[in-house]
Amino acid sequence: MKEQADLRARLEAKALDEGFVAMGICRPGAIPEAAGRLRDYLDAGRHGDMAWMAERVDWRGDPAALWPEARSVIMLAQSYTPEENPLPLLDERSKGVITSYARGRDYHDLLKKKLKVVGRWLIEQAPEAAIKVFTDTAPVMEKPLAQAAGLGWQGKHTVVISRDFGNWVFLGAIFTTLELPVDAPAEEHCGTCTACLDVCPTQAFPAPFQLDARRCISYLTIEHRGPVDEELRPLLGNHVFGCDDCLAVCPWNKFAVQAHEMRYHKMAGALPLAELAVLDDASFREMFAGSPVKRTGRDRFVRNVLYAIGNSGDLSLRAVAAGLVDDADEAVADAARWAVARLDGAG
Ligand code: B12
Ligand code: SF4
Ligand code: SF4
Repeated sequence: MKEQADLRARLEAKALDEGFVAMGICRPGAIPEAAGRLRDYLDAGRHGDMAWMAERVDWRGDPAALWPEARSVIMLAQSYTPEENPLPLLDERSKGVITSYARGRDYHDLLKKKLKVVGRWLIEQAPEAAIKVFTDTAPVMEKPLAQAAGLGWQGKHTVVISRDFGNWVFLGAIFTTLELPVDAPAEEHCGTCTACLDVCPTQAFPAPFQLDARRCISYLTIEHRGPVDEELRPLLGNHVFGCDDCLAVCPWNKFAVQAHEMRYHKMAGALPLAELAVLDDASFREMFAGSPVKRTGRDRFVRNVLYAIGNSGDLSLRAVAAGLVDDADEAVADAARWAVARLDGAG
């Protein structure tokens, strides 16, 4: 017992040394309510066309089923606190805003590498242990696990916040067959605050603690293929990749710690729409090499840029939009026609 407590303390020291801001541990069975909530979310269609969320749903809802031999889930948080408040960028209407997490190297790569370093260290200390490392893309519900492991609570915006580090953190998980001492689950501290619900440009929260991804700008600009509903386009403003609005207003960010990993902040937060609209496949790939933005591909990204041009009120951007009305990609051509009409006052 004392040995496991000692190992836990040394593991935490190692994780902090590798740049994580917090670590917590829970049992794989610690989130019994998650499966039902996931089922309700999927039944209501709130995942939109992220069909992968409805696959392997038994594993996603129940970490104990994902890997029955696992005895502990080690949850880790890594900070990407932006250097400046991202909200003023939304007033720079002739520029397109890239969400804070996507302004540098792809976090999937960086986080996974760090998780593997910590995982390998654990195996060196306890060679009888087996581990599996997960971040983001695996069928694991990281937010409820992080709450169960005491890292922080899921706020009304559904993202995990801590009183010590705010909400600008990525989450990662190491499952292990070792039975390590667990932490107490985190308690919720949103109280009467509704700042995140009120700021959301698309009213994507049907109720506190619940998100309808189909209305979330992060989903619409990153995940959703094809044209965006016309009713939602004006609400996208100048967001061209993701959205930070609900995170940026959370009062608990006054405790946000500085990002240790500066490779998350290589690019300016807002880029001229005129330059982004003319990207072809090759220049798009070159501009966003190694960044999460590359994930959308040129067509979806330029589609977003054209919605932002339509919302800009900047008539000097009309010509660039007009140049794309016959684009080979139908969603791009449709967005270009919409942007021109809106700038002409007809949209
Ligand atoms: C799918 C997904 C998305 C989708 C859907 C988001 C969502 N809320 O479901 C979209 C594309 C919209 C998205 C957006 C973003 N995402 Co995302 N996303 C995921 C992913 C892959 C799965 C999330 C999931 O399981 N959703 C399913 C539903 C059921 O979960 P949920 O909303 O959390 O639902 C819970 C609540 O509704 C709750 N609930 C229901 N009723 C009640 C009542 C009470 C009282 C309570 C307490 C709870 C509660 O129960 C549900 C289950 O716990 C995770 C990675 C992972 N593997 O976990 C990253 C993840 C959640 N995303 C992350 C980030 C950073 C973002 C963005 C900030 C990115 C951006 N800037 O554009 C935005 C934030 C938008 C927002 N407000 O959520 C981080 C969050 C880190 C953190 N600190 O929590 C994660 C964990 C990735 C990572 N590895 O770091 N994301
Ligand atoms: S990320 Fe933006 S659109 Fe999505 S819920 Fe938060 S404020 Fe709303
Ligand atoms: S803004 Fe307020 S309600 Fe929203 S998550 Fe932060 S504390 Fe909770």
